[in-house]
Amino acid sequence: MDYKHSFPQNFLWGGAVAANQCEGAYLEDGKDLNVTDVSKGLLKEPAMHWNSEIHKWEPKLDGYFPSHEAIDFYHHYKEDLKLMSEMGFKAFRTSISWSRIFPKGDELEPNEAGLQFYSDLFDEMNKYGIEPVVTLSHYETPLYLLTEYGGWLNEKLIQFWLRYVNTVFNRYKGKVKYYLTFNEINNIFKIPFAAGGVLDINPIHTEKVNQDITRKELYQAAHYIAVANAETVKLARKIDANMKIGAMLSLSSLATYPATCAPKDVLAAQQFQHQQMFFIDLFCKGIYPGYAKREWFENDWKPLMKENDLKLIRNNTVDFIAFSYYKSCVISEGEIMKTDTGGAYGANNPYIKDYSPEPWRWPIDPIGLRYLCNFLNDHYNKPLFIVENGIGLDEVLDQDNKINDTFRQKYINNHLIQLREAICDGCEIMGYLYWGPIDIISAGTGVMRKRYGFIYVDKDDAGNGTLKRSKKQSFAWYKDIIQSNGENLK
Ligand code: BGP
Repeated sequence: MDYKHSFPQNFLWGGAVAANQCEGAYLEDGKDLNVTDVSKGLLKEPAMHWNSEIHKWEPKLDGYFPSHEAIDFYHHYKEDLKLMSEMGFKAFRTSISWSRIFPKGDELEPNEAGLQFYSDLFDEMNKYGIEPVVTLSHYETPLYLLTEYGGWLNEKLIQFWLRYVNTVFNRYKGKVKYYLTFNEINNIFKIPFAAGGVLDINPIHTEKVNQDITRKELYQAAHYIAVANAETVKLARKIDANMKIGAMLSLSSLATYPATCAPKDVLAAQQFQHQQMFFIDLFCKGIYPGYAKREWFENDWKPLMKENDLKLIRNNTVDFIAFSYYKSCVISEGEIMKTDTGGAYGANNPYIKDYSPEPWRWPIDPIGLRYLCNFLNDHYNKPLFIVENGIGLDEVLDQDNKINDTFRQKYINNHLIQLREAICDGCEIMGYLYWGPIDIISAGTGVMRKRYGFIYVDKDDAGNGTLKRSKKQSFAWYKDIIQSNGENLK
């Protein structure tokens, strides 16, 4: 009998970060700007202005950009990985910042200093037996590819991407087994500049980037991204049969509940789920789903595709589904859903009593994680990897220089219990990577104050601080959970 009632022995316990939120050193060793380097938080308009003389978008780097130094992981990674290893991490997710390897994005030769940095970083992880889980693009498309080419609206991006991926796959062969292609790629429809790496280079309105971008154009970019994703899978199989490629999606909003059992509300929830499933259908089933084709038909357009594209996409699907889950949401018919980095939000859910503290106030719904895993298992039958789940709290050291973060422990504990239930339900779960095991810059708000870590970093929103690392109370707690392979959950 192969019924599983607990976390598997090879379960990948660990944590996840992204280069742009922790590394800092934003122009060091040959790196050029990427899309998040011009952001003081992804939910704000990027710092770009239209230069009408040369008819181009340009970065406008006035004032303080928290991510430019971040927690200086670039120079502190050895110290940080030592702490991760002390907690017993089996895996650690970070991203390669594309613009460290190809600073502008369209060069023919890579930047050796950038390649060496990640080589050293992965060696350091492997030294501790920590499996690197590497995101190839975590909101980090080189800015030049957007200002010069329009980013993923341009088919040329496929070739630039493949040069980058080919370089990385060959260089880190044997060091890295797990790669994720595009972080939360379904967010292209919500935050196209950062998540999709697209820019309107012939705008009519120039007050904001991408004001004139249409859904048709976003679907076109999505198609090029789908081709790039399939080519990536194909390349990985050719270079090293041991490599595993995952799709990475923001799936909080797949845990969408209808506000009532009125059929129209139930249908609204299902249609909203379809929006989240589009890229999973593309990357995992290798098909364009009917609900997307219907939208194209009703609007009398569809993305341009080359003859062999559909075959390529169908024959090169990903090995596993990696996703972030922070919260669930509720929808009723006609509801306009809003969004932030944690997922969508619509109507209030009267059954959810717990929220993360102000000012973020994200609903806490561990059962949503079990629901989501089962949903994905039922629809896609692929291994699942939770590569983001966590809670941001505004924390300060107490008089004894300690942080008692029992709220965080309870949050993780309750999500892991539901994850174990999902395993009992028959879902194949590869691992759980807590988001932000060390305090980093928050993606959505750009602040340091929204702290996720088991490790506190002395740095404030104005950029002051010694960067000293200290363990919060959850450090020992998570270590114990990992050591007991989840047996010590309450
Ligand atoms: C996801 C991103 C992460 C991360 C997380 C938490 O959308 O992939 O980069 O930061 O959200 O969001 P925030 O940092 O805004 O709290």
